[in-house]
Amino acid sequence: MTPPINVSNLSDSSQKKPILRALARMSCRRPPFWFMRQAGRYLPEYRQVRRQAGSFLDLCFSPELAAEVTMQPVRRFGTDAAILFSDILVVPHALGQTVSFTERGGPRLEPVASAEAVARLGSEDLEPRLAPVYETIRRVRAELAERVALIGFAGAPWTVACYMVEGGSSQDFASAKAWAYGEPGTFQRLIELLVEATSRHLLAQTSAGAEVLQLFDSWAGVLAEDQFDRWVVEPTREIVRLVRAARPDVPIIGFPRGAGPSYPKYVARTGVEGVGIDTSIPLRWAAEKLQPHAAVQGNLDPALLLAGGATLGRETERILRALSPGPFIFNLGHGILPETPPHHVAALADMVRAWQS
Ligand code: 1CP
Repeated sequence: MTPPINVSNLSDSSQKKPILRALARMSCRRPPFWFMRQAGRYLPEYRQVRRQAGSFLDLCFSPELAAEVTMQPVRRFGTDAAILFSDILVVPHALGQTVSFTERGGPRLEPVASAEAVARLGSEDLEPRLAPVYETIRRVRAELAERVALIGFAGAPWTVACYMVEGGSSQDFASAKAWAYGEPGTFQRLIELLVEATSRHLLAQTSAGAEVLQLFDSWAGVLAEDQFDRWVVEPTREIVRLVRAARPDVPIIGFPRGAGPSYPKYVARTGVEGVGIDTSIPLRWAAEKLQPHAAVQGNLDPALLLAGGATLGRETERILRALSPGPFIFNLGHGILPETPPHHVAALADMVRAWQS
């Protein structure tokens, strides 16, 4: 396993950022927090910029507007991190696949369903095609307060492949799974292309100013164990290796949603500094099995944030009590739901800020 980040290597400016401290296993006065999908449709100011932008991809590729929506939740809630406003599907777009988003926000792709279709994709122009994303990062970095960290991200190869093969969202991603089972050799070519493209995209984000990287593996939980090892653990391990070789100072958070009992193996084999846990993971188990090896991030149910009220307070406290003694970043177990009232998010931010263990 790769050694963890050397705490004494944190620069003076990095030491002021609670998220970087947590990922380096240094003490924090209270757990730092941010929220997955903190920018988005539940915010009226987002909806306004979204209308102005035209299509969703136009918004992702407009540095001025993307920087603005990245900053909106940071200003409103005082989160400890900004997450780049972009999407995991900009990578297949940059590889030459046709990608669009429907009016309701769902992705649509021209499915890649054969070895020949994979061969038609290419990463030659990846960085120039994604240049507006890196410009967004430069703009956000220039605006951020010194305590706030900037998170860059990408989808992990398995999850991105799911959308590429299926052509959109799905309950079970059966076509991607069937290809992976039926013709692992050709599916491997798609995964290898994604490992290479994703590593380069992440490194370009760090060059532009991203200080933490998160790999979203939203559909890790649909795979049987041996398939999980091959299509989730191995590609992630390779990306961590490639990124760390060039930027050993940038911590990586892996989020293999739905990995269940495979979480400890994922942490041990990939070497991530942080691990995002979904809502199903028992807190005490996470404290015992994961926190000794990685900072844990999570895992409030987004539906509780939708509900608000006393239960939200109780469950938030339960999570803080269980996980704040270890290296911990408070977050949700998955993204904020579009119907969530922003004042519930503000109340949650206040609770975490006021927490004293
Ligand atoms: O604040 C932020 O987090 C915004 C940046 C962001 C991120 C990190 C967006 C904007 N998307 C993502 C990641 C992402 N995109 C994931 C991984 C996290 C997760 O599991 O939610 C996934 C699976 C996608 C793919 C995608 N793009 C979906 C999900 C489809 C499905 O299967 O459910 C959707 C709806 C999109 C479009 C999208 N991306 C982001 C936003 C705000 C939207 C909504 C589109 C709109 O506003 O019109």
